[in-house]
Amino acid sequence: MTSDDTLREAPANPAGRSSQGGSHPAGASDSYDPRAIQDKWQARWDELDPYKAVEDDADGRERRYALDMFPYPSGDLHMGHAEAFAIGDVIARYWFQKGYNVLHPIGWDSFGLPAENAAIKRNSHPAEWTYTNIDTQAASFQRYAPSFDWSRRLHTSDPEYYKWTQWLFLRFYERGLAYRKGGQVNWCPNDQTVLANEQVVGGHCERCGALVERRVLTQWYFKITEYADRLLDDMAALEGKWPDRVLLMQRNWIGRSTGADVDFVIEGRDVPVTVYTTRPDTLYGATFMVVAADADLAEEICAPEQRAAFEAYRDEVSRESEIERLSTEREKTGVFLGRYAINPVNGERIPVWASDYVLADYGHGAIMAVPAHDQRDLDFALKFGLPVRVVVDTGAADPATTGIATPGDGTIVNSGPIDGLPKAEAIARITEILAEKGLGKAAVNFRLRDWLVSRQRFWGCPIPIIHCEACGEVPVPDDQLPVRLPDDLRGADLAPKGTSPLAAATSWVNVDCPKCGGPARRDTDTMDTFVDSSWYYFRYCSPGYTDGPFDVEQVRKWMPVDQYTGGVEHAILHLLYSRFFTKVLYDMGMVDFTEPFTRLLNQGQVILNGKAMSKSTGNLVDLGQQIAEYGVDVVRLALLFSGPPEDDIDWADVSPQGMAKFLSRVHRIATEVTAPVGADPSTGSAELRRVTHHTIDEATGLIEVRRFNVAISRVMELVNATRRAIDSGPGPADPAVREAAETIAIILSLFAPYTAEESWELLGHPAPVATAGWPSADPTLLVQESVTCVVQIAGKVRDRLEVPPDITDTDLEAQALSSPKIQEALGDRKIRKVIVRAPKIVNIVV
Ligand code: ANZ
Ligand code: ZN
Repeated sequence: MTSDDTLREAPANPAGRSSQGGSHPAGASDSYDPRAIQDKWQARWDELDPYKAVEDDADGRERRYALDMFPYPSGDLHMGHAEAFAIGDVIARYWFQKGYNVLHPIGWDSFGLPAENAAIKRNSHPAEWTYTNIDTQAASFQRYAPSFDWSRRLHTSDPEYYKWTQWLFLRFYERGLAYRKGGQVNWCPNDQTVLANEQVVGGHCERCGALVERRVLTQWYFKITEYADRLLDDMAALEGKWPDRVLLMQRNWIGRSTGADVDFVIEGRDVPVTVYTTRPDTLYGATFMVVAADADLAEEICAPEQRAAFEAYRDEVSRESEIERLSTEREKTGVFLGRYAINPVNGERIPVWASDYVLADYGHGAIMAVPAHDQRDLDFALKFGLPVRVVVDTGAADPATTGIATPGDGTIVNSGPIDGLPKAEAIARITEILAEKGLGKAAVNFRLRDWLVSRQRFWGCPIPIIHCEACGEVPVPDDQLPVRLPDDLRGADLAPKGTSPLAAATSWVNVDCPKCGGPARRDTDTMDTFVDSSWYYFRYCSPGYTDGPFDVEQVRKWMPVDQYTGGVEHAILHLLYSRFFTKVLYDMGMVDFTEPFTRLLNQGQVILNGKAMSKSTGNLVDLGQQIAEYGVDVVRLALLFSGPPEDDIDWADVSPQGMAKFLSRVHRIATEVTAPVGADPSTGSAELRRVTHHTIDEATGLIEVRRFNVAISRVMELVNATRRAIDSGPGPADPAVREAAETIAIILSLFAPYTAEESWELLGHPAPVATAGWPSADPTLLVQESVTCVVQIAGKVRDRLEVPPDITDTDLEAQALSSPKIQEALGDRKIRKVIVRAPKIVNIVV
């Protein structure tokens, strides 16, 4: 697809081109040739390098930080990148035009599995695939021309970067926020690695789709749960600035639940068992207890005669995923443990069962079952013939007969001291009673789990810990960082074996213990790549910094990020982890804010014919091909014009041809303007000036609220008005036409930078248009200049007057009566009365 006619721009210039061409600067062409314009300006911009963020305080401009979610280097850029980066670029370019000192960096999230899988397939090193792809993407970016400060480019797989990822790990470790524990983990049998809970979608590996298994393994975790409250509470500051659905997803993921811990004595066991309940008001309705089948407690308290049945059941459960276990659709399963608990408030003896619907790692791994008011408990009770007792009268029919539990509000019954209370009061009262008697207390639980960060794969940041038989876990001393990946492993060496491929690099693994000097081994796991991406935006503030992960002073000046743009697929993981990192850095005294991203924008998806684009189904639009066919500006403009940035874009509905036509009209106007640079617009057409300034005013407001599509349509209207002014109005020599053309170039520089730059040059200005300065609307041109007033004599319209909208009745009457047409129509008839309704009507009664 590189034949020459596909490269030609769509519409050739219509006939009737202006004859001003000869006077234009050398290199600027009269005909609109997007490819030539692109090549020309890409080279010039490389020289001009206009998007550098300035660190020096002598630069007094206010700072702004525009951040795009950095790409993963899988192949070339695609339509999704094109959209996201076009949106982020509008914001950055707007800030450049507004005169801010803008930080708009780019880098690559360059560790990760695909590189490793490619290396295995090609018998090469993951770095080869990774850096080749980065080069390809960087070249495509250069052509796509986002306003990046290229000097800040970083790659998370560079030792200069991951040295600091390791440094941060060690600081987390010192604070007790990085720790190792054994336990059940998610295991992807295909990728041969553990997965974070967040990477398991519907029981399947988020990456390869394989059914995830549970394994017991010792792994590294970050203690994000210690920050659960703050992660939740600090969201208040993001309200209205982050998309609501992202905040909701984060809230649900953190999942704060409030209730009470209640202690139940188990017959024959000294220590009571604590259960967590959100409904302590239903305590009198607890008719049995359920322990998670895979909890140690179940194993411990199981009576001898039930042991065989229990063990068989437990083995069955160990093969189930958490999703399956929590499903309300599945028939309930379980075994009686042969033991009884005593309800602390009424002394009742209730049987203890084991089941899979109770999770071992939530609350205390055991529950009091209240079948009348909890559907899961009711299903279980009905299946195993356990009693159902109503303790909240909700007005609904008896759950035991309907099979429908009644979880709603109502009046407490059959519950001694709390009888007659409504639900909320009963919860408060029974919690007080339990606390007084030392039988329980108010409690909070979170759905959030600690973040499992170790991976048994090669292409990631090595965990900077050494295991010594004598000393145990020993952190690699800071002055020995980075722990570099060994470079002698490649191809088949990297094939998944269930343990990290790093273990095979014996000369790398075997080291002296930094503490005792004895023989020791490096930790062979690498970190989840989400660790790398949790702090890259700090590094951008001082990318070459060698005394720490970032220069604290620079971060203080640039951050928090003013606008973050990226996909909603990162609504939970990346954003939650980044928020967590920021809070830890705050606690370390390294940053003075607790939220990294002040504003967040999630762009929609680019789809085709109503379906997600996909290589395997061939439902695909190739970005490179679109650019080859129409040019960068058309692709950008088409993406931005198709709707609000949050909406999905169906490329089948987009008209690149229409955009190309529009841009050639813009270009043509610039070739036709003959008013000299600096001509005073106030001497030009007031009508066109009003359109120009209305456009400035409205486009500014629309860009502020991210309605780029509407802003573009305002520019289109201005282009039409300018065209009319040239063709059938005051003509190309009118200074107002120049003003309009310059306004078009500047506003358009946000959306179609190449055409804007070429127009700017045609208009006689030096590049770059990107920092020409945002125009401001003249308020006097925004007021509606005149309205039409009808003047009637004896009910017949005799004249129409153009008058100021705020004209007084007296002035209007005088103006109407002095109108020659009215005087003529009046003749010598006598005026009896003049009725004035300023500014619209004057009625003369004769
Ligand atoms: C008695 C009760 C009565 C409950 C009632 C609910 C309704 P959230 O909101 O998710 O925190 N529960 C406690 N620990 C559990 C575990 N490890 N696995 C599964 N379920 C567990 O839910 C808390 C409720 O879920 C608790 O309140 C408990 O059941 C159950 F009418 O206790 B409830
Ligand atoms: Zn040692």
